[in-house]
Amino acid sequence: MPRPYNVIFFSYLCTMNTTSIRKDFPVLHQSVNGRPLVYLDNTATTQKPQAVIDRISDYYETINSNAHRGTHTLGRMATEALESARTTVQKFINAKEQHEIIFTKGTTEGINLVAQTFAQQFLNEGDSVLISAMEHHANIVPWQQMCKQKKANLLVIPVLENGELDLSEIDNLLSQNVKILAITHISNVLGTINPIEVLIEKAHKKNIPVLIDAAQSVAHEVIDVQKLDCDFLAFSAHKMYAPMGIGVLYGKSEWLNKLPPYQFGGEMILEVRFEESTFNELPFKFETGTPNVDGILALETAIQYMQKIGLKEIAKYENELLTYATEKLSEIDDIIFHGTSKQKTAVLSFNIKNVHNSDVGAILDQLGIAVRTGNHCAQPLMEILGIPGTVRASFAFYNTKEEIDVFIEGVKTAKKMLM
Ligand code: C6P
Repeated sequence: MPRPYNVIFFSYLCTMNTTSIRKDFPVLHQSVNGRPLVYLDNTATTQKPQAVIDRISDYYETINSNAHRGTHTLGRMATEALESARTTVQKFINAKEQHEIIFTKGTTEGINLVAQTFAQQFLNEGDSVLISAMEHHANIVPWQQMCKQKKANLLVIPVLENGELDLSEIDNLLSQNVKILAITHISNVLGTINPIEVLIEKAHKKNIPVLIDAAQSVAHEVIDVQKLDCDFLAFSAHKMYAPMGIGVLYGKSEWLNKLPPYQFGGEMILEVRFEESTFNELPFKFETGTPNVDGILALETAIQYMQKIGLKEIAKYENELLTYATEKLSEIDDIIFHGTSKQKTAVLSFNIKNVHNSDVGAILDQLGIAVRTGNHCAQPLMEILGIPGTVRASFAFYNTKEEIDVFIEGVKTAKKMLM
């Protein structure tokens, strides 16, 4: 039967030219344990296109110098390239000011920066910090430790069985002397896309600032920090096709200016005397020591690479992969899904009934299929779900339906061997 016009149109829009795209990712073209690699661990880290790899070697082959220090030609070129990359990041998330972009090591460092400086300045005994039950440890432990130090309370928005936030008590929670709401945009375990716009609006009505953990959203959703109106937003470059060891903290100028410095040393100062020091302006106040120039430039190239494909096209295609994989996995008996929210990104967490997640992962690995197993750095969530961990397959725009077929056959093999 001929397909209706709108279906053809939809599938045309969503179809990614993976044959051409995959050529850009050298790591994908290898065998693992004698089988072609099927890389489905993109939530942990994404693979890097040749353009990103080339940007790093190009930097070291041409302008390697310490940025914002030497006034010689190469030093100036490195500084200009770094600041141009900062502008690219600014535009990518639509920040109002270039100096609202702080380069960090990654999401974890960005959240620690805010937690420690915010607590020092604004958190007192009896105050509260509000997080959710689906947070990664990186958005739990920094706040928990600050709450301990300041004798403040850590409050938690619960999670429903389908992996969505339980917002039935949100007004009540926000009324409990909350000084900051720190919440993930997308869960790395459940794939749930949280209604952060609603939460930000509710928090702001009570003058509560909001930090968004965008580690899992920045490569899959269009992020517009001005539209969201979030006060802080942290992400890691390595989850968006760029290298490890570099990340971004966005903060509204008015908030960043109110916070004390995070670390002390070179570049973050204006004047140093043995008795006293004064501190630099944004963004340098929070960028202590020699910056990761090659990482920053490679991040710029990764952003340009994603923009060339189109963030909306990426989201559509990954959603198509998620729908396909979910349908195929549902056809296998004894699969328990974790995270079935209506608003979901391309993360598929599951268990096979009465089988340990790591056993499934080990068999898949033998078949050349890379998935992550375990608690995914979300132990409190695992406790709520009453499980030790999950098998997690997560997709990127270079994955194909054929790879999902291989993965599904792998799960069937694992089930046969383990049940
Ligand atoms: N999640 C995962 O396999 P870093 O390590 O700083 O780049 O990112 C930490 C982090 C923070 N928040 C969320 C929602 C995350 O998913 C992660 C990293 C990886 O799920 C590695 S544990």
